Amino acid sequence: MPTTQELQDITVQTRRDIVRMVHKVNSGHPGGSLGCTEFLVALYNEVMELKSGFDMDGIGEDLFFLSNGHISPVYYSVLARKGYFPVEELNTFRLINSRLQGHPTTHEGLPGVRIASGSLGQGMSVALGAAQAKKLNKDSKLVYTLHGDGELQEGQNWEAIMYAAGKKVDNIIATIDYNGQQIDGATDDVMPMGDLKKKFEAFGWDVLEVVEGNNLEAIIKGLKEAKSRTGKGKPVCILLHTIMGHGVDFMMYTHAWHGKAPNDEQLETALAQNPETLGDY
Ligand SMILES: Cc1ncc(C[n+]2csc(CCOP(=O)(O)OP(=O)(O)O)c2C)c(N)n1
Ligand SMILES: [Mg+2]
Repeated sequence: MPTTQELQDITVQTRRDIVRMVHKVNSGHPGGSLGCTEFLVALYNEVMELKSGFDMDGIGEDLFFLSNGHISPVYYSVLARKGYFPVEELNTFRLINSRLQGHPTTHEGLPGVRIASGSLGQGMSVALGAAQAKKLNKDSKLVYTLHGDGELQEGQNWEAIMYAAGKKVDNIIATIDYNGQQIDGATDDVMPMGDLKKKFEAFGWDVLEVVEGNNLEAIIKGLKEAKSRTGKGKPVCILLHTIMGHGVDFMMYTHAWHGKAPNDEQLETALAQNPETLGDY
């Protein structure tokens, strides 16, 4: 298991990777990526039980499905830093014929990626299929997912959320990036969703909240608690309260950086706030 300092170092390096990737091609989604950095670092480096190497079936290991595919920068960085593919390949983010498309795809065969995502609302349905396949295969490992809060406005989610409880898919832990922001503003302004905890519970899920969604220790504690609640007949949901743009002060608490790249000067400021730890790609 990595030490707290090692996890912190990966987190800061991942933030650097994110802002450098989107700056280089002047496109991509830094806000949600930065907000979910601690979560994905903790999940991949501390919580998930993973085999070495990569295969699409993932039998005998935990699986992760990214449903809010626009936050690909953080996903690619965490996968690369975990050793799924060379970190130098982060240089190819969003380039023609790259394996690192703006939204993840399977066609390019990037190790670590098992579904295409970016068309919002689909990840839960896919993950439930994988979770049920694990049960059929007598595979006791778990399925983890991540979804945006704005993404929950897509109706397909609620069909899947209903199905999960109805079919007692209790080997899935779905985390919601509860940052209160989406592409055009606050979720409450665009399409208020009410009390998400009560909604998931009404649909038959076991729900826990992580209030400090950008605190590694709090996230790990929440994920371990969630894990202890699996196998009890209900799907498990974590409402992860994150800060969009976390770790780069001028990007925090606003949707403004949902899908916008920093200019040269802004990049320098962002990097100065996140000094190199593991070495830039
Ligand atoms: C089906 C679909 N509709 C619209 C979009 C455009 N879109 C991309 S991200 C986004 C906002 C999603 O909000 P949220 O899930 O909260 O992500 P965050 O802004 O917090 O990163 C939208 C509407 C899309 N990718 N897919
Ligand atoms: Mg959001």
